[in-house]
Amino acid sequence: MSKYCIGLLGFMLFQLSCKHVQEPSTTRTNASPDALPNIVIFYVDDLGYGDLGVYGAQGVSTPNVDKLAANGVVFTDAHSTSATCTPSRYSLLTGQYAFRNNASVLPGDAPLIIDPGLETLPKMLKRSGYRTGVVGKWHLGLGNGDVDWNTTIKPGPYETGFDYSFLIPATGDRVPSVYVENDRVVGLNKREAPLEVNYSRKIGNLPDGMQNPELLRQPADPEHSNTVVNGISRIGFMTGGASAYWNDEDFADVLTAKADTFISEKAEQPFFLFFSFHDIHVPRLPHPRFQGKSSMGPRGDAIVQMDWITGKVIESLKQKNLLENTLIIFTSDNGPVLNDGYEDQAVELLGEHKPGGIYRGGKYSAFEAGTRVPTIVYWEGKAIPGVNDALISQVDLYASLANLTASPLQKGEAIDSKDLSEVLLGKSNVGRSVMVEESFTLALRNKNWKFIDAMPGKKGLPTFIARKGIEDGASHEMQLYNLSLDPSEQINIAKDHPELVKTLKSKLDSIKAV
Ligand code: NG6
Ligand code: CA
Repeated sequence: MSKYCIGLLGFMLFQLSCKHVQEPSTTRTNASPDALPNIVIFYVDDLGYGDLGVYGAQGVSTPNVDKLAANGVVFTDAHSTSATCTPSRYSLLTGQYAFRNNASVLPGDAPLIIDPGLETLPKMLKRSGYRTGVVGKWHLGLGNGDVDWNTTIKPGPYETGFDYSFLIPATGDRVPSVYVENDRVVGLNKREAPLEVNYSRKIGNLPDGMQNPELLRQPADPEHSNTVVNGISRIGFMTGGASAYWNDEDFADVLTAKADTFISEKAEQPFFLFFSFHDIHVPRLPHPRFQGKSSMGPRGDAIVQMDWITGKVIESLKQKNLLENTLIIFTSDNGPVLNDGYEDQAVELLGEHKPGGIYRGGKYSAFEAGTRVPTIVYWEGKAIPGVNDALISQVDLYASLANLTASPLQKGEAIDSKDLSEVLLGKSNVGRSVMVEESFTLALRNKNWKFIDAMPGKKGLPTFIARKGIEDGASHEMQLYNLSLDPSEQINIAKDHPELVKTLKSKLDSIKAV
């Protein structure tokens, strides 16, 4: 039993048994096609390692996710591929590290960054007969550039392999503040008020946060001070389309209803649902029934809302007798952040809560809390409940799910993805020995060594990083940490281990060169 396992147990709200796990078997699972499980990926936005009850949260409780954890595999060293959203999502869906496509946080009018010719996780599952759907935040771009929001919006999720989509197109803090269902803006009256979006200059007459701060429910930084919708200023400008604007407080109910409908259709076919939360990203505006339900203000209340949504979707599965054959993966796209553009008291009301647990950094950071995220796998009768300290990456979900659904991978497909299906099911704790972590720089995990590549001049860092005191973890010097002795990455020992640094740097370079 590892010390992470013991440490985690110490934090738990309830007893989980830390089961002994065996070495991985070399045989493939080879599920028979008629027993294919439904698959739900719950993908939370900006949820940190320490943000759930089961991972030691203070000031907020998450009973629904904790229940899933009590009956599932709880990972202590599982990672999103990147410390920000777009690259993590790119990797999850393509099985490739996002640096191969220079993927970084996208504006709301960016073109689709997944080449429609590329194989993807949903396309792979479709090859095995799955019906596929995505509900929630997309943030992978739409269209080919210069998207016209008043007509069919293509390419998008459909070309990426999703039969059904209901989207927040980019993020809650970016325009357009409208839902897109399949390839159309929902509720748009394009004749009366065509919708236009611009990320370089103000268009139309809607108020903006800079000129009309008195309209704002949450004061915002300059980057988030463009068009005001629902009393919240956003990134980017928008005009027209008023009949289609979302109400942020309704996200929980709207998205769970869409998930429920998707789950209900075509019982004869297995489904894959990518449920992509808006919570707990900014702007944090949970429904009034969740307001004040934590001691941490809107950020904590958004965690409560996220937990409710998770419970609600699981309840839908249960009611339809689908839960027993549904593989559930619950995780987050990157680590935690407090002030990410809006004054919502996330810093002031934090109390004893540690969003990144014992880990250093958070969203945007090369340190561990940037990518080490809560991860739970549940599959009744198939996944063995317990705590698992294997090193795994979300890029591995592709090959692992391919194995679990007996879908052979084609040549060149999901090149960075490793089949860790035995680990996911809690049957092995032997994960990766080597894994890339992306942030403004690249880092390499080799077992418990952590190498962070130098970033000369910190070129490319956005100005808000320094302004908000966000710990990016990048340095003009190479960094090396021994996570066995120093899990919080306090002491850079690169100078004491020049040979190891050289080896890890060349390992990273060779992965980059693939
Ligand atoms: C940043 C935004 C931040 C958030 C992030 C994307 C500024 C100052 N900050 O650029 O608020 O939107 O992008 O978050 O503009 S993510 O979770 O989708 O990666
Ligand atoms: Ca995110």
